[in-house]
Amino acid sequence: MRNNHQALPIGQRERQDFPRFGIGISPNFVAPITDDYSLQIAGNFEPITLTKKDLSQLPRVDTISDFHCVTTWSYRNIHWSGFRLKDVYEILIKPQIPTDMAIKKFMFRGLDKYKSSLLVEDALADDILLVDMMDNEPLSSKHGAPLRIIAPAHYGYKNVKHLRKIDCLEDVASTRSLLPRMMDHERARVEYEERGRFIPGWILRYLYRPLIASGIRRMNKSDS
Ligand SMILES: Nc1nc2c(c(=O)[nH]1)N[C@H]1C(S)=C(S)[C@@H](COP(=O)(O)O)O[C@H]1N2
Ligand SMILES: [Mo]
Repeated sequence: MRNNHQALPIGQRERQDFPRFGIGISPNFVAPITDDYSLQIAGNFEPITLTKKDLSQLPRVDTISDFHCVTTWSYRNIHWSGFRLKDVYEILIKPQIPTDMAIKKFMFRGLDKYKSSLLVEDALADDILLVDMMDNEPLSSKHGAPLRIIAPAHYGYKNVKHLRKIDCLEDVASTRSLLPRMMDHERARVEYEERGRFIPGWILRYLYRPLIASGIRRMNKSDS
């Protein structure tokens, strides 16, 4: 199911390598090497801890998808393996929270202090995964060990690495973003070029492109 032959989304250009990339919040962060992990689920309810064993009860899902950073680089055909966020929510979380509680948004938080949110209607789509493997190997520190979000229809900044905690929010407006508001679109759908707010995506394309090289350099200082 390789999709080499399909055109890339508007404004994107293919890269031949998959760089470690980020907004530079913790450029020297190295994920703890462990075969075990747990994930905290928080909200207006008793906190829930999901262990590796809890997740392993869910059906394993394998997909091949392209990855699109908002700064316009794309890397194609990555094999991800993990669990549908929808299954995590429906099977492991929902039964443990009050039935009348309407969750509208998730805030995903990384071990490196990075965070990014998705509306529930986007986050529960079939292609949104919580992955622990990439290209048949356990997730590397570079690409988000031990667990990361993969949301192929949304720009890279929604694909939170080193996932530590998910906040379940009842109010869409209740959180502050790490990025300046204009850089953090509520949905960030690649198909509609929702790169940011206020400024159209096709303009941001040209503003972001010159930042790719320095972004890669900043995030890879501790390498080699
Ligand atoms: N925890 C965490 N997740 C993150 C980031 C980060 O700095 N920390 N950067 C985001 C951005 S902007 C992009 S493009 C992708 C990059 O993923 P990669 O490093 O696997 O290429 O991760 C996203 N998720
Ligand atoms: Mo990005």
